Amino acid sequence: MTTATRAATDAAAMRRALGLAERGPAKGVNPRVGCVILSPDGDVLAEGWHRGAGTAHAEVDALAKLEPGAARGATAVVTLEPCNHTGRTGPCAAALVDAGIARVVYAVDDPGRHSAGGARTLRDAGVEVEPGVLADEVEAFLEDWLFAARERRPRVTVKWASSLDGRVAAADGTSRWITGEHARADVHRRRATADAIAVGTGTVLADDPALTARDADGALLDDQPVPVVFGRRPLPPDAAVLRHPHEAVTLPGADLAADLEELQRRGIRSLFVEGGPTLATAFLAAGIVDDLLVYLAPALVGGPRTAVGDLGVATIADTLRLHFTEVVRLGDDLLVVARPSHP
Ligand code: AOF
Ligand code: ZN
Repeated sequence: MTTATRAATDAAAMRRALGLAERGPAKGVNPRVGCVILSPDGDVLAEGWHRGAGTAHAEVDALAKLEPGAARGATAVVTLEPCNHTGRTGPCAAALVDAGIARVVYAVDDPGRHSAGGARTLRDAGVEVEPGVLADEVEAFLEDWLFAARERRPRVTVKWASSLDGRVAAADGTSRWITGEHARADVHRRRATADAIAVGTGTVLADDPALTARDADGALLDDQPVPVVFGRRPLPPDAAVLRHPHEAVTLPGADLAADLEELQRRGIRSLFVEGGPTLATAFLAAGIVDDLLVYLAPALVGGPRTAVGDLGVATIADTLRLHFTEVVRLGDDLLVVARPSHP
């Protein structure tokens, strides 16, 4: 095979491997991974994919479909760097070596703390390794999983709905509803795309939120994020969140970085922080906010009940700088999306 033919064969097989990966579950602890085994002539010998934590990895799934010895001299094309660790399953790098695979083509390095290093093991065993094939496509496909694995925390979106002057409640504590139905529908759509929704215990006690994603008629959407409650105060036994289709996860909230690492270990890749101001302030002060979704109503409330509390900004030069990434009109309201500007 010429170099150009081989590159085209590799790319085509990687596209196929990506298609196989898509058959796996989109949520959970493990990434979606696909694998194609090619003969030295570039014919497809076997295909495999990963079906979720606890089941065979894509490479092992593909190898298992071949007669013993049939993979000798073959090329394995995998969307993710083959793992190097014994977790719920054995290391794929060793399985590929044992099967006599001569060449491994993969797209993206495995950022897993324990699982990384497969490429090196393969090279050390004399296997030819080619990383980076279709890397951009696989990066995009695995975006949330890779983010969580690299940062060891879910991607965090903090949301609030406020008056134009940034107030989230009136003097008597009432807050429903500051924004209109279009804004609320938008919140539910975005909730459904997150793996988990978080509130503080204060919000559970004050608002008793269900933390479900619902359509305009109040019916539950198919995808329900896991409810997460931060704080040490006990939840009332009749709290609506305790009737959520998923069991609520409770975390102390004193060390958000540790709590978020725990969520990442449980397979939560994206977290939607819904309230209240104490929790939003804690996330902002800790510097763990990736996106800020602010629903702004054309109304003024005045007074002290602001969306964000003390951030320790003593002088204007110390303000937390953001940049706007999106502005959307939703009925009478605005949605403004902002992202912290990291220096
Ligand atoms: C691969 N092929 O198909 C997948 C990989 O607990 P385990 O044993 O299932 O290991 C999970 C880790 O293995 C996961 O966090 C990720 O780093 C890697 N996933 N690796 O070689 C696969 N699904
Ligand atoms: Zn593996």
